[in-house]
Amino acid sequence: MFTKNDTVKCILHNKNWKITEKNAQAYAPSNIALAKYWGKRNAELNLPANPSVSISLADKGATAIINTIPDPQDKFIINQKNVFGNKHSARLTQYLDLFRGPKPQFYQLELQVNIPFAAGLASSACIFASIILALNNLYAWQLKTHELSILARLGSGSAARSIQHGFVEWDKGIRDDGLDSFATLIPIRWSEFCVGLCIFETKEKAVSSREGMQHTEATSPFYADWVEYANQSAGEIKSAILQQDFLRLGELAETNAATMHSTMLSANPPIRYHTQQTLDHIQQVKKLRQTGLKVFYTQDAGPNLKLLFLSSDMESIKQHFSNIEIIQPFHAVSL
Ligand code: 2P0
Repeated sequence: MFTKNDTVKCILHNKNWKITEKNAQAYAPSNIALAKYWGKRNAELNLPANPSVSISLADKGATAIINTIPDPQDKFIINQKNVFGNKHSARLTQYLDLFRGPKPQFYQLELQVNIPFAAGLASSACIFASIILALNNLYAWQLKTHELSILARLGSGSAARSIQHGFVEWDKGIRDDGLDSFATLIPIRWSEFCVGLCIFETKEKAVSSREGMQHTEATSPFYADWVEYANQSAGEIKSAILQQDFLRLGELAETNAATMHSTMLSANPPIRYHTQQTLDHIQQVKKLRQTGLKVFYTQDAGPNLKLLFLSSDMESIKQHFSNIEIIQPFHAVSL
């Protein structure tokens, strides 16, 4: 059985641990999956049971600022608050344990995150991606994009996709050591493509994605069907992106999300991330579509919805969803 430490050793075996920057920092965008990851072929290494496809959220994400410190333990500051002795700090410590080097080295890690935590907005994705990018800068490792993606995956599966901007696909890989499971860029720039964040709840979710996946794998009679479907769906979604076929992409992404949530609902006991507000918003999206507006939704491990539409419909979308936050993934970044 391969461990996270084995992965780190493989990738960093010829790198040194000399600090080249006093105050290394890096930014990583969050990402929204259009073809979802829900289930693992290896829980230790966060190796997914199926490939997934996402869109990165440009300037919505996390900045990590990392320093080495002489103290015998790490120090965490998240959005200006010291964080210690809770599950967030424990998870960050566990991740940094992989990167202590021979000394061993402890860190002060400051995270500036501009999306709500744990409300199904992939905060773990941008956090772990930003940390590995910052460590790469701190030690001037000059890792390749796929190596960064593999190391980000050890923190959180979806972080593998947050190393890059734009449309990204994360291959499930087939190797036991996971060295073939990383994310790559889908080579397309679709400047009209928009994502709208419909955030009506910012509370932390009751069931983490990690627990939810495990529970679904262990108890849903439809889990194997989901994996088979998800493998095929990711390929179809990628091809709709490459063809810039918005209607097909929207339909496929919506069905993918609904199928993932149906699979969770079939777990025992069921996992239910939607609230009445989620259902009301879904209803509204479907009604608007009947009137001719080209809008689709996707939903992650939380009640909030993400809307998919093209920039030509931005004004109508703003009228119908007053609190929406609109992201144009290809506008803020040069790809
Ligand atoms: C996704 N989600 O593809 C799916 C859809 C949530 C619903 O990836 O256990 O936080 O750290 O690998 O990455 C959230 O799962 O789980 C997620 P771990 P992660 O975006």
